[in-house]
Amino acid sequence: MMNALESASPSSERAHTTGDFAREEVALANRNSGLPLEALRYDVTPAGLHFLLTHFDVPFVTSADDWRLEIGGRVRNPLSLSCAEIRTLPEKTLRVTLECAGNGRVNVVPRWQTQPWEYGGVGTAEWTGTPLRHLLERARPQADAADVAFLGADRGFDAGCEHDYGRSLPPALAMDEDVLVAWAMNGTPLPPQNGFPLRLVVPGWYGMASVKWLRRIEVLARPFDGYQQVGNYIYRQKRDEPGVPVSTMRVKSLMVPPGIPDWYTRHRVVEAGTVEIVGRAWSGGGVPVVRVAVGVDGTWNDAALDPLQGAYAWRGWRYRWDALPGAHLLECRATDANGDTQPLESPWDAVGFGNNAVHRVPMMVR
Ligand SMILES: Nc1nc2c(c(=O)[nH]1)N[C@H]1C(S)=C(S)[C@@H](COP(=O)(O)O)O[C@H]1N2
Ligand SMILES: [Mo]
Repeated sequence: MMNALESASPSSERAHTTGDFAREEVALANRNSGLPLEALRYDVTPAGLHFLLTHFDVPFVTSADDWRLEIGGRVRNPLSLSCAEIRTLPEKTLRVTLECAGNGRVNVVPRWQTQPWEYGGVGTAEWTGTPLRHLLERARPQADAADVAFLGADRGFDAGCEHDYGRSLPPALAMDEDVLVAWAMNGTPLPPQNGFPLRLVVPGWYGMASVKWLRRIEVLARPFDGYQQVGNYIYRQKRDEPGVPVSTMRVKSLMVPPGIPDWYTRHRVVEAGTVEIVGRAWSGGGVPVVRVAVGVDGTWNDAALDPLQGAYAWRGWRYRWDALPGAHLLECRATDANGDTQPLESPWDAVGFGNNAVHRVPMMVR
């Protein structure tokens, strides 16, 4: 099996590169769509405009009726629950911005060949489900519980390693009231591509923690060692160092590119005069954004902030730009309540994780 896989895919021999995108990168970009930046205008992203990141295949699930969520491992009371049983538990709806940890990686040069996100790997949805803790309390983890693993129904290879997509959370975080086992997105059943019929939602964390098509929860007496936990989603300067696990989202902002685009280059043109620039800013771990600055040709001024939308959703901002004819560079830069600010240049990471550099939009004003 490994030989067939290796001949079909360069996945274990990929290298850093610059310049043209490989056919495999373009194919991944077509499968895993990004948020069109004009859709930053919505407080809650309409489901079809929410970004997608699916490592393997979208499981074919046509009805929630036969789905079971198994909870096992180091628990006193193993459970096998239907979606209907889960829906009898206390329900909670949270507005949550999810961003893929790889969002922005095309600006990390040289780039690692994988899903080539530019800016769009982010979206905000209203997720309805039951706090995970209600399930864990019924399963009753044993005293030696050290980690809680979440396994999806999708399976495939990465770097020659075959696995179900899976991630884990430390038990204390798994018991947080805001970690949801969700069955609805924006008030309707989850779309297939976003995890139908059940997914985990871990607010404040990069998207990889929010396991879609959730089928099994395994309480472990040792740290989970699945590929997506220990082989991927690690900040590393070099591919072969231990590194630091990716967890909560870094502070970031994006703007709706003003004016109108050219179809192929996406270069933008706007009429001279007052232009209202709008965008969104967010951070991770429930930390609010407290400032957004807008740069025009290197001169920075504060944007006005919209009210917060709860602890986990992006915050709107707006800025009135007195646009003078000619070429100009627009930038936006957010700061959160911890005092963390977006860097001016893309931070290096071997596979481009956590790139929260300022967003730059070159403009032509006529
Ligand atoms: N089962 C499963 N869950 C998954 C993934 C996956 O490939 N399989 N991708 C993860 C990643 S990397 C991200 S960024 C989010 C994306 O969620 P979305 O596609 O609903 O936007 O799902 C996460 N959950
Ligand atoms: Mo992701």
